[in-house]
Amino acid sequence: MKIVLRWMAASVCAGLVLIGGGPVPAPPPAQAAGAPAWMHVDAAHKRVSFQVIAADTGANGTLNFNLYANGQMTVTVPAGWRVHIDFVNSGAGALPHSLEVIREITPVPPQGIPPAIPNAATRNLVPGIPPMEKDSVDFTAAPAGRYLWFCGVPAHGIQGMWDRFVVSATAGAPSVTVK
Ligand SMILES: [Cu+2]
Repeated sequence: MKIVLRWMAASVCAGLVLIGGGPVPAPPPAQAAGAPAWMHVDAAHKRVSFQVIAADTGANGTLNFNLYANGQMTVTVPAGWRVHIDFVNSGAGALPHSLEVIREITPVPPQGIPPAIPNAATRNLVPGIPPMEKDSVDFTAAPAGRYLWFCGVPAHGIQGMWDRFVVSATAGAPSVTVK
């Protein structure tokens, strides 16, 4: 929502500047406001799928999900929706990685723990999935609460390989925000 509001404010400013003539630039596509290309929403069936790349470029020393680490990204899903994650380890950094949903806790645990939502974890949670390998995860987003996407490989979480995952009792649709 923060991104949406910022975009609206920018549009209003652009409109004022252009009063008196000239084409008003087209607004950015809706994708820019909370729906990255790696998220696909099936609202009719209350399903959302995410393509998650572990070690997406060298961000945070390769310890990131889709570029983000240290809670920079918040993924929100309405409670009760089905979640599918296609997970791939890009191989950047030549390290294994995993992904699981844990409760939001500080500090994060030293390595993987049982997931807070049943089935919300890739295989090889602690040893990790080797470079260039994939896994997929399916679970139901419940109960509502604040969670993390967390890499269970020892010390990766402590070094920032986590982002925020919110299961919302009030959100009408999935969204992704980045700060
Ligand atoms: Cu990792």
